[in-house]
Amino acid sequence: LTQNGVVVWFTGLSGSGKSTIAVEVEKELLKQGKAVYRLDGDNVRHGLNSDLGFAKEDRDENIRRIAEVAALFKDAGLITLASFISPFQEMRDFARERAGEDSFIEIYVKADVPTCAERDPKGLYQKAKQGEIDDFTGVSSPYETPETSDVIIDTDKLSIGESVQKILEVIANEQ
Ligand code: GGZ
Repeated sequence: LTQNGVVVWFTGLSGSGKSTIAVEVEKELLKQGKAVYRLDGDNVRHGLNSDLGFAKEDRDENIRRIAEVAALFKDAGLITLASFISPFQEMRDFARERAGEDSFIEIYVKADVPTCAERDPKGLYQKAKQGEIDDFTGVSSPYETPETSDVIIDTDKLSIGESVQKILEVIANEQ
């Protein structure tokens, strides 16, 4: 491989757009011929982490395992995109530490709770407000605002395309 591995870690609320952006970033990197792999709830929470729920200790274990897997993929030379709410600063810091400071890019996909609840693409905020989902991030479980992000994507101001370009530039500078 003629590329260095890197972990690109997306954090943000449910409905912030982090997975949508990560999917588009992945497509562009594949077009460039890069070796890339994307981790997200669909391929991790249904498999490796199917024993975990959304209480704090389960979320911490979810992120711990993902951080370890992402670091291994990075060691294999992959551009590894990880898209998880990852609401706790401590576990985001853990993911950075496992990847190594020079091989980790944290992207904060910034959209506040009212904005995400307004978008509510899967109706989850409504369900959470009605008490049908426990420990829902932003409603009945905390989201700690990132303090050490390398990139902040303000979803009120940037289109998906602009967000993707900004992230691709940061990844290219890291290669
Ligand atoms: C938050 C939940 C919850 C609760 C189910 N709280 O928007 P989605 O649906 O597709 O993505 C969300 C996903 C969050 O899983 P993560 O592994 O990213 O969370 S964490 O990093 O905090 O461990 C949401 C769905 O799972 N979902 N219940 N209670 N999101």
